[in-house]
Amino acid sequence: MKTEKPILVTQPVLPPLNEFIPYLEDIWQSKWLTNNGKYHQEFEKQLAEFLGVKYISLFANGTLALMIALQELKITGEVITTPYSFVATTHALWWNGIKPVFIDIEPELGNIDPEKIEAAITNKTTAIVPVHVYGNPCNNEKIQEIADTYGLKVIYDAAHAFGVEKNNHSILNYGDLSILSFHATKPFNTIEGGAIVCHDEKTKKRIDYLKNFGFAGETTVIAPGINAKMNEIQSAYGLLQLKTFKAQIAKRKIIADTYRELLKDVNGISFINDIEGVKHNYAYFPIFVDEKKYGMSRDKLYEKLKQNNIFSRRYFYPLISEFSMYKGLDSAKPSNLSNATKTANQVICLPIYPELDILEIRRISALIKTFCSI
Ligand code: T4K
Repeated sequence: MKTEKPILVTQPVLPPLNEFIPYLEDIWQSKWLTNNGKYHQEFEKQLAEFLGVKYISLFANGTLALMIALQELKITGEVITTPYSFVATTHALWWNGIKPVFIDIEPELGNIDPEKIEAAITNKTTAIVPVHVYGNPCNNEKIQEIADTYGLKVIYDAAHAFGVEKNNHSILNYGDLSILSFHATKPFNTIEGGAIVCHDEKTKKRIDYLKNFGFAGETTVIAPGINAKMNEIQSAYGLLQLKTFKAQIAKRKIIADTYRELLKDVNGISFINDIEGVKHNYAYFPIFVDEKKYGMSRDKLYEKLKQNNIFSRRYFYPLISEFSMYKGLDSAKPSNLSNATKTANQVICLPIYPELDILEIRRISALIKTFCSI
């Protein structure tokens, strides 16, 4: 039985076209397209206010933001990180010639387990790169305590964490730097895009140089930078997206609550509940399939949903440590990553996006219920 319209794991929200056109007309008229134009400047200003952070630097995407964050802090040698993320987290290390050292995750949220950090530190370790997986905050207090003890930097991959707050403070203020992704699949998108959040003006200035080839003036290059700038069209688009973000998150919350209500009694299916004191962004809705209890494997359920035109995704399977370029590392051994391996083998991210119809959520949940053997 197939529905007419495929339901994808996500669908981007675009700003109203009629509101975007005046911005485009202005850009067309001014012919200022990129390189820190007025919309870029305004977007940085409004974003910092909106997110409750001091300084933010826009990027062409989240991967380049992470690569530059590592450059800015001159990270070398080994970095402790998670295998349970999108592959870009580790690729950014690789592009900087850094050896990733994978540690296991804590099973509740899927974030790195701070208890595993100390044992992974060597005399080559310079930093920790944790990920706020699905936008759920890492245990930053514990991570910071260890970083301070051992003199390590902390760069948070906060690609999923736009707008997330804990105890009324943005979690983007954790660590030395945080990076964001504004990719089309994220709750806040500028088509492609990203940012680095930092705490002081000097750091922002250097980051801005680094994303523009290292130029600190017409004829001065202070470092081997790269081209990672966001353009004026995307910046204007981003300004409009800010206006609707809160309403979009409210819709996402309703979807997450509905799934939780409808799936709460399905044997062998579990999910992550909201955390007290955290303002979530509902970027993803992961469920975890316990094959024995549910009576069907995660992959079978994934295929069954597909046959019903529901295109969920297994974020994050396979683990990054399973990919051929990282598999040979000592820390990539499955025996070192038992929680991550288990979680990666159980996860399915169900469709969630503001325009997802309540009837579709009911249909997806009903199917998951129907397939349950008990
Ligand atoms: N760190 C973390 C923790 C990340 O999750 C990511 C990115 C990064 C770093 C790097 O940030 P960026 O450099 O990307 O800014 C997607 C995204 O491409 C990626 O940004 C994201 N994480 C990752 C989790 O998901 P795919 O390969 O799953 O994308 P794709 O093309 O299969 O799209 C997923 C679904 O979205 C499809 O079913 C169709 C729908 N879709 C997609 C696009 C692009 C649309 O409806 N419209 C669209 O324009 O990686």
